[in-house]
Amino acid sequence: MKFNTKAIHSGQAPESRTGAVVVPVFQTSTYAQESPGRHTGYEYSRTQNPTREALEACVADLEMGKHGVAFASGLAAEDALMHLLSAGDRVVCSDDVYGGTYRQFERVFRKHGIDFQWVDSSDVGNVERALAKGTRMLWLETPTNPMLKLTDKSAAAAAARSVGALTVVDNTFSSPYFQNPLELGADIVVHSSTKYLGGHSDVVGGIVVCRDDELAQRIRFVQNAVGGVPGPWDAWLVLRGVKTLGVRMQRHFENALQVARFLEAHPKVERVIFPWLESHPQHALARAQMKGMSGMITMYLASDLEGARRFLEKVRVFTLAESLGGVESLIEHPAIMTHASLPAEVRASLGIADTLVRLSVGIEDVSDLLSDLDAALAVV
Ligand code: P1T
Repeated sequence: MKFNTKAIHSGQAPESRTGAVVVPVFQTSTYAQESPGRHTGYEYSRTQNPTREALEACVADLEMGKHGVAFASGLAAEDALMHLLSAGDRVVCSDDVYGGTYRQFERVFRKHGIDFQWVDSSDVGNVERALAKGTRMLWLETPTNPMLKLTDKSAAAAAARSVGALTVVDNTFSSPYFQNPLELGADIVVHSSTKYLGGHSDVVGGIVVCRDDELAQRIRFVQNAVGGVPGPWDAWLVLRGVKTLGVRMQRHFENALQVARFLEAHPKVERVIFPWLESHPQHALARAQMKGMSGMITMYLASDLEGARRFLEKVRVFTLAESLGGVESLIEHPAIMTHASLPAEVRASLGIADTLVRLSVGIEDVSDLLSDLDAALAVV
C-alpha cells in the first residue's frame, strides 16, 4: 500500500465487536481477567492499550518500520532511548538540536555517566572522526532545529554501523511523508508527534519506530518499566491527525516554498534558510534524500533584537508561539524561546543570533501569509 492509504488504514481495521470504522478511544486503565493470568492479552493500560497500539502500528508502517512505541511526549520518547544506554557509554550527536533535547542529554543523562559529543553532522567527516573514538549511539536531527542543516543519513549510518553504534534519527522536522531514515540505514526513528504527525497543535506526544525485534522489545520494556505512555485520548488525537498527514505535508511544502522565495527577495531579510531554495548550501543533498520539505523556514532579519521583537509583535495571521507542525502558522524567536536552554556560547557558535526567527508555515491561504509577513516586516 502507498502512503495515504497506509495513513488511513494501517493498524485501523474496523473494531471487532461493533464494526466501528474509527478506532475507539479505549479509555480504560485495566481489563477484566477470567481467571488469574487468563486474559484477552490486555492486562493494564500502561502495558497494553488498543488505541495506542493502532497509532503505533500506523506510524511504524508510515516509517517503513516494523515496530512503533508511543510515548507521552517527544522528550519522553528520547528519554526511553537514552535508557538503552549505560553509564560510560558515549553518544555522538548533531550539534544543532531542539533545545529540550540538548537539556535532557546534558543536564539529565550526563549526570548518569553518559557522554555526549556534539558535532556538526552536516559534514560526515566530523561524524566519522567522532565515532572512531568508540561510540554506542549516533543521534542525528536532520533537518536540524532551528538551523535546518542536513546530514547525509546513508553515509552517517554506514559509519555508525561500522563501529557497532546504533543510529537514531529525529525525523520530527520532515515527517515520514518526506523521508524514511530506516530506508537509509538508520536503526531507530523518533518523532515529537506533537508536531506534524498530530498536526493540529492540540496534543503532546512522541513515538519511536524500528525494525529489529530485539531492539523493539528493549524499547517496549522501557515504555512499560518507566511508564511515559500517552493516554488513550492523546493517542487517538495523533492517530486522527496522521490520517491527513500526506495532504497536509504537500500543502505545508507548497506554502513554505512560496514564503521562502518571498522572504529571500525581501530587503528586510538578510538571509533565508530553507533546504528547497537553491541558495541552501545542502540543496543537492535535500533533493537526493528527501521527497520535499516541511513548513519550517529560518531567517535572519536585517535588523537587531529590537527590530526582531517589533516584527514578532506585529504578525497577525502567524502566531508567536513555540512548537511547529500544526495547520496554523507559527513564528518564534529561538534564542529567547525554544533554544533558551542552550548556553549562550553554544547558541552563538551555532548561529542562533538575536535576529534569527523561525517560521512554521501552516496550510492557510498563502496570500494571507505573505501579506501578514509583508506588513510585519515593514516595522523592522
Ligand atoms: O515537545 P515534545 O513533544 O516533548 O518534543 C520534543 C522535540 C523533539 N525533537 C524535535 C526536533 C523537536 O522540535 C521537539 C520539540 N520542539 C519544540 C517544541 C519546538 O518549538 O521546537
